[in-house]
Amino acid sequence: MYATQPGIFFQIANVDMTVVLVYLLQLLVTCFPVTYASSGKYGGFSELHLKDLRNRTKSLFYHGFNSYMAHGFPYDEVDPLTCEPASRDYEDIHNTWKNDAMGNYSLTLFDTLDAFVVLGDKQGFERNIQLIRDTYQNFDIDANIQVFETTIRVLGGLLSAHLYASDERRGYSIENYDGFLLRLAYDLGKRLVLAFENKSGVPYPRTNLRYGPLKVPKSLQREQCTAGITSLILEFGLLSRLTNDPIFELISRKTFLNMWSSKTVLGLLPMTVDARSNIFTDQITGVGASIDSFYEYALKYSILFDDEIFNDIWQESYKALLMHSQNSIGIFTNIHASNAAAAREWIDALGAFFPGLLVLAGDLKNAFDFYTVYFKLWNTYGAIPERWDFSGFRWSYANRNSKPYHLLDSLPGMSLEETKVALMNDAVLLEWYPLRPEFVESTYFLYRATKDPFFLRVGEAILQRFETEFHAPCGFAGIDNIRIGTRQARMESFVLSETLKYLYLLFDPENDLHTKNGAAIFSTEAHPFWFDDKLKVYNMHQDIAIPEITEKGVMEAVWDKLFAQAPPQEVDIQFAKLRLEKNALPDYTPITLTERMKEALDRYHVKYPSNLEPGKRIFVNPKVYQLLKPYMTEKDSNRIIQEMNLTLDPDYLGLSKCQVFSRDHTFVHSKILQYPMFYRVNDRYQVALHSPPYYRNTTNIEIDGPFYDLFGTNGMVSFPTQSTEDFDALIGSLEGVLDTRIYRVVAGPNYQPDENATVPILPQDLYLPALDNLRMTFERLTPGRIDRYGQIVEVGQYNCSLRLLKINGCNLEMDDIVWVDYGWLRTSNPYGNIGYTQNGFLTINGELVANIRIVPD
Ligand code: DMJ
Repeated sequence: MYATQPGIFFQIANVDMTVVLVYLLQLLVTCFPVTYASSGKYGGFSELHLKDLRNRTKSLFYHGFNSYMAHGFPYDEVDPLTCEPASRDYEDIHNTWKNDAMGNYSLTLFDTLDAFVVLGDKQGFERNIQLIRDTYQNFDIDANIQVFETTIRVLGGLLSAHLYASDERRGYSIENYDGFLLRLAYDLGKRLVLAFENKSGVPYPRTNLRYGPLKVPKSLQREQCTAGITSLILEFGLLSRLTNDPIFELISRKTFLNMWSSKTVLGLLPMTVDARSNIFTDQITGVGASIDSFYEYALKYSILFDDEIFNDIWQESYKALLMHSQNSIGIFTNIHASNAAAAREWIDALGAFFPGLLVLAGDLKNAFDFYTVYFKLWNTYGAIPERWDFSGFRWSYANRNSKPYHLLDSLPGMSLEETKVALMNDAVLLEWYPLRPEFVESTYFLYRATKDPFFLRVGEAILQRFETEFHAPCGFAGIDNIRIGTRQARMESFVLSETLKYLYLLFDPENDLHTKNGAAIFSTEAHPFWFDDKLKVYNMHQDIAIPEITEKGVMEAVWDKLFAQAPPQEVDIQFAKLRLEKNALPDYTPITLTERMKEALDRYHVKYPSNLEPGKRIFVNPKVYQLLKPYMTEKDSNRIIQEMNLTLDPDYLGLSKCQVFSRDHTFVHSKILQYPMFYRVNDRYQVALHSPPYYRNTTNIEIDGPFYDLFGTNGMVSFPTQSTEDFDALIGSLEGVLDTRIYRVVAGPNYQPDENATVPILPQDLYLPALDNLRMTFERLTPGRIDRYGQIVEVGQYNCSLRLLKINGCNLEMDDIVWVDYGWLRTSNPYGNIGYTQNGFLTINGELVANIRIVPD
């Protein structure tokens, strides 16, 4: 039973199509130069409309870039409000907000090189490359910069531009190109990689491009983060493979794997690290700032270089997030990495990239659920706050009021208006929006996967903000304080290199990047990367055996062969030392030892420490890993399941599969508008979703005029507000949940549905050989209340009082049943509180669970 959202949604949903058409025609004549018209080809928007959106985005890009070139270049940025060039803060070396990325190296130019390719502007691309050739021979610059920022923005920009300049298959190769962009990248890479010369084993967060990391004040070298340590592997990997110099990839990869090996028993990595001691400084983790690109690069490295170990890391780390961090709305919340306790109840602007990453991983459902939260933020603020507190409740409201919040409530002693402002102030924890790309990025990825016109409409709304509020005399100015709407006097390089690039790509279905021959992986700074054996390797390393050097001089000779310029000596000597000291180590992979694996180790005479017991987490080299792989999943089976021609798939979360968005509509409309969970965020977090006064008069994007009239043709549907209670429960130990065996039931080749089956197991159900080490969310089925799926709970045949909603990271669909093996129940029940009824229902603490059943063994 679906209920329609009350009020305006319901009325609009029932508008007669002829009225819509007349309305559209009127609009056509009055205000819109280009209006909506449906076309199946491009997810609903007409070609004309998309072209208009593209042109408008393009002209925004050129406005930003040309302003930079006219007023900013050769400095790093341009101040969008005053048109003054913007560069490092020379007076305050601790001003990392500026100095981390602005290295006095024309940052904006390097970061935007490949954007010209994306826009199809070959001339512009060549012109800027020539400008770089004329201006930069190396990065011999006395500037302390952050290694991560310079890697993703400058090194990444150079590598992508080099790929386009050199690879004839992509249509942007430059005649007589001699690889100078890669040489520049190599020069920069050699300076950046010195940050790894840190006894603690993690790279220094910052380095001096001319003198190396020791020239940076110690106070700036302490605080490191998981993303900063691990997210160099894509750029460094590509640099190594294109130059035939392995050191960059070896060191960054080894560091990544070491970092991963220090995860907690729950499979989670904390995100703040002391670079001096390589110790986590607190245990909080999440998916936003400080850890975001750890997840991103695990997955992207595995795709770019077809690396199974990194794919395993992605899957294991994501599985841990699904189990412990994802809440019932779909937010990946901040938690304690060691005990999974809920930590801070905020999400940040950087975390908005995560839905896009989930699309790349093939998990559309969780991608969209998380995306809706960021979408509501955009509706509310016309921006994404740097940090948004979704608990808002605790502060102004709950401190003064003990009853649950309702939209028209006002706080004691305050008017309704004052209440809204107070709640808004509480929710916006960090108040700036520097035009970050992450929300646009996820909008783009979701559109690519679904072709739902809703995402184009979101993009259009963002574009409109850029054309109006964000537009500045010399580029674009973000928001300094969302609460009052003041402007920020800065245009970071990612505005052009990422935000507008993703926006343009959203509107450009035919872009080369969307064709088979143009496929690429976007770096975390949106630089397109690809790698295959047809790419020319430039042999920067030139097969020169690493000289056994202890003194100055030998590397200089090597350097001379590569560069016409005199070598920046200090860097080079250190580089050689690094090469000697940090020689290659094999990749170690973490595994949890089982009895079967231990037996295998004995059988193959592999030596191991005497205190090694099953259940322990150990790190094994690739050889041992391969040897143990067949023993990693225990083989389970069940007679009844087999007899029904069903099989068991251990990948119950579907992490190795790609979800496909079904487009089963005959007339183009937005399916998203019919997704009943879309509106849950409004219900659940209404206390934290108040617009600032200056942004009150805007209409929510999804019901904004002509778009809704055309694409909401099937009406909006929403579940009514859930009034049952959810609670979390644990059977066994949290430490064990990562390794619990759970299976997805799958139809075998001879499967025939049997409606009269005595045990009604269906494909898609879950099967558990043992009921142990499970993290679960239950719903209490109180009669008369509205349940998770919008239905009124009735007193049923069996009078079940609980329903399982989530088990070890897996959200159950309404009809899914979890089957538990009777053999286990019969022989073991270590906690004594689990039972079953004659009808085959499971009971926990005497309460009947509606969707956990017993399957005979
Ligand atoms: C970008 O430089 C990159 O996307 C990075 O990974 C994190 N954030 C900024 C933009 O917000």
